[in-house]
Amino acid sequence: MSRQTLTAILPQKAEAVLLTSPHNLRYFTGFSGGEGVALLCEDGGYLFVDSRYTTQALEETTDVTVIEIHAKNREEILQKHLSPLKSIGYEEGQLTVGAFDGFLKFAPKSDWIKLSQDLEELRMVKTEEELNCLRRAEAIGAEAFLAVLPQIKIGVTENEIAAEIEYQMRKRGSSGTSFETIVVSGYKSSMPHGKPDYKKIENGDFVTMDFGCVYQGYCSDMTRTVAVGSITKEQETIYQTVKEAQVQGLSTIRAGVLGKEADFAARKVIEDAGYGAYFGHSLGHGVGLLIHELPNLSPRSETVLKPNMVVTCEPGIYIPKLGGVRIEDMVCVTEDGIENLTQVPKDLLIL
Ligand SMILES: [Mn+2]
Repeated sequence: MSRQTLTAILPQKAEAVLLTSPHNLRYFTGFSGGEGVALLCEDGGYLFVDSRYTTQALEETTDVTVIEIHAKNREEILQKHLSPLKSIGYEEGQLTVGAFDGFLKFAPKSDWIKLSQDLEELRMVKTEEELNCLRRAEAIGAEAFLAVLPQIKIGVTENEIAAEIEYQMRKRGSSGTSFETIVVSGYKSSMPHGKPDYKKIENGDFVTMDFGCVYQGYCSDMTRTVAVGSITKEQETIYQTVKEAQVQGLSTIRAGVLGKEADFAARKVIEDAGYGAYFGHSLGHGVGLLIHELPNLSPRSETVLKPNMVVTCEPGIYIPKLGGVRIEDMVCVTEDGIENLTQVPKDLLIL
């Protein structure tokens, strides 16, 4: 991945920007080692890494100077490069207070400027190279889900299903999960982010599976809910309502639409069906190097969607004690609609 440009914020907002988070290091320098300090200015900059990463950093970066640091020279090197700067942008959303203090001492008189939001905005519109990673990541999740479906039956535990999903993703090229796999069944499916445990699948359960993998640094995200055994008329109504809301949300997403407009379109379906009180979260979020990034599809989001933004569309209805349903696709925004990266059927599946 070649280095993405920082010229939208440098040098107007700061003379240089200090990066330490793995995703921003990767995005703005190409270095995927996860641990290092980058100090970037308009026309290049430095990447400080320890000896574990020197070879990798030299291989992966092109327009930054890689400097190896170790315990003895670290302070001296950071002092030398940070102290002359008048203003330094930093990731206030990523650094701990302790880590920030550790950098601040090298340039106590400089202006330290919070740039987390700006950096995240720069990552919103994906390049074709990034889109290919996201497409493949989502395809891995879809293939894994289809492979695991036959194993979902009465008596199997949530833990077993979660383990199978992760195993199937790993076998297909995933380097890990993009978040903790959610498999919740029966009454537990009313917890949108519940954790899988030893609960066994029972007759009449909804089973909600929300999971994702990481492929070449990029995250995937999808949710499907299936039913097991015989379900009630109300469960069927809940499922069809969520599905209709999800389809409405998807059909609203396109370039030029505000995040909140997509949220509204889906939410209206659920409200009109009388379940508005049971859909508490936002419709969706951006996905990229992080599982949750901009733009948000929330009731308050004023972000104008642009081509090549990648977002999720994931309405749900969650009724305490009874259960819940969520259906989530990950899509790429296009000029006149979407490219749906989640090629998995969403009709009610009763196993
Ligand atoms: Mn999601």
